[in-house]
Amino acid sequence: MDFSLTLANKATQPLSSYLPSVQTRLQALASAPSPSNSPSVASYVIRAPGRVNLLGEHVDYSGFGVLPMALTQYDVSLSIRKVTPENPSSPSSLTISNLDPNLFETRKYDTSDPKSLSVDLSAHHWSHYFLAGYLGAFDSMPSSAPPPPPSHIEVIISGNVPSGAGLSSSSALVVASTLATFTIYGTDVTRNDLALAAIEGERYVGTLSGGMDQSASILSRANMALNIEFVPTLTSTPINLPSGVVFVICNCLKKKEKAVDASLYYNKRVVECRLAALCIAKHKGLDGGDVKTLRNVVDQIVEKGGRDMGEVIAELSKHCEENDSEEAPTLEDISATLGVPKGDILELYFSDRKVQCSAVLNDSPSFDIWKRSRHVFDETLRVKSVLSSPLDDKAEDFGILMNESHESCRSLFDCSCSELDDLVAVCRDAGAIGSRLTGAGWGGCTVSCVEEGRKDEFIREVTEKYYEGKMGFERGELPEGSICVSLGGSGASIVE
Ligand code: NG1
Ligand code: MG
Repeated sequence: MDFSLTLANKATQPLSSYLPSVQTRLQALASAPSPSNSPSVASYVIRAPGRVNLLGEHVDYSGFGVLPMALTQYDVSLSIRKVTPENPSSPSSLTISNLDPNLFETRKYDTSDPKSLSVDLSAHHWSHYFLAGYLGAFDSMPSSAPPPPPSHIEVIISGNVPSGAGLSSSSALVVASTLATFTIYGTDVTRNDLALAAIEGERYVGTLSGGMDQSASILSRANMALNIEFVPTLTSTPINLPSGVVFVICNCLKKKEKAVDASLYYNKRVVECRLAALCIAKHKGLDGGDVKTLRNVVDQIVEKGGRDMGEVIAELSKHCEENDSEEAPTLEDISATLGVPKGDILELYFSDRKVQCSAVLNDSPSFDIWKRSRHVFDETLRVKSVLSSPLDDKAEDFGILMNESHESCRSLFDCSCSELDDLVAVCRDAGAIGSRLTGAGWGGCTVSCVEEGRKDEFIREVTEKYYEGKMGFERGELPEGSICVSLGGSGASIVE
């Protein structure tokens, strides 16, 4: 399969290939009038799916592989068009609206110099996610390319990925925007390079994201899970799903927006994992100068001793367990371990991410580095065990790994919450072969592996016990998108 997105070779998808509900939204976007009443029609309609992660949680930013799949029914889609303004000398502009104008207000940006656009992190606005993709695309366009012609671009967005639910609504928007920008400027790009541009782009909104979500939204193949690896370069391999089962996604309905309070949750974990890598490197007498991730530590040990990677990871997990006997270290403790003044840590080890990391370093009373890194190592071994033998008739084994993953997210990574724990318990009671939180956690969704023939019964029982029983909803009145069954969907596309 040609997996580049060249417009010339029509790497597009016919409208009929999408689910009927998705088709309706795509058609609405295609026929939506220009926000400035320009007579132009939409040049392109683009769709980027949300994703569910099946295994490998909070390991991407430590450099380890993950196992998500794109969703067939949840996406962020958009239409993009070039318009001719009434006043031809008006500065180039980018207008971002939502298909439902009551949902989000329209924003217009001056794009005379696209490189001078920036995202104001102190004033969070939904259009920033579009800007992030737009900037990511520009950053990765070859510098030899001619500057884009002055133009007026209008974008209309429509998404149905539940936000703050761990299904990557933000990345789906960033991916749609990155692809739209390349497309409208006629710049050719492969799917891999598109993913790299979207990953870099999303950093403009201030999270220290790892790369799983953008890659899953772009590189996934229909009816498959996707193993994404980030080291030494971004690669993706479709993996067969276990046969005879479906994956059911249930929203615990506690919202967790990752960009809000990032320094207490997501970004804190990113910092903890890097501090863990530095401390382990020190303990093991490695060259700390080259260490940014736990993966760097593993790679150095593997290289030095010609060792097996799985063996090294298992050994490091043990090392973390042994060190985890005392209270979580403070920044003072860590600076003593590293032999570096506390005040130098930011500059020395976080210079690539100062803005986001300084708040975490300054405001956190302690850093649970041993628990966090033990989770990352154990979770990585779980992903590796799936990759070492085909999943086809191993739903039971996969279910066990999913359950272990949830337990590790809960107790070691501390990224669950009581709602997610309750829901996971209800899902298992209702017959799930395995059930776990998915995505960043602290709220959002669970994913459960369920025998295909028991799917309806499972949904009925979860509805009764969790949504009606625990959450108090009336029969038939669940919020939209509380439960969905997803097959693996294909990656972002330009609608034909
Ligand atoms: P969500 O669930 O979209 O907040 C986040 C990160 C991923 C990954 C997971 C945890 C972004 C865009 N996404 O996902 O890279 O680290 O958490 O496995 O930051
Ligand atoms: Mg997200």
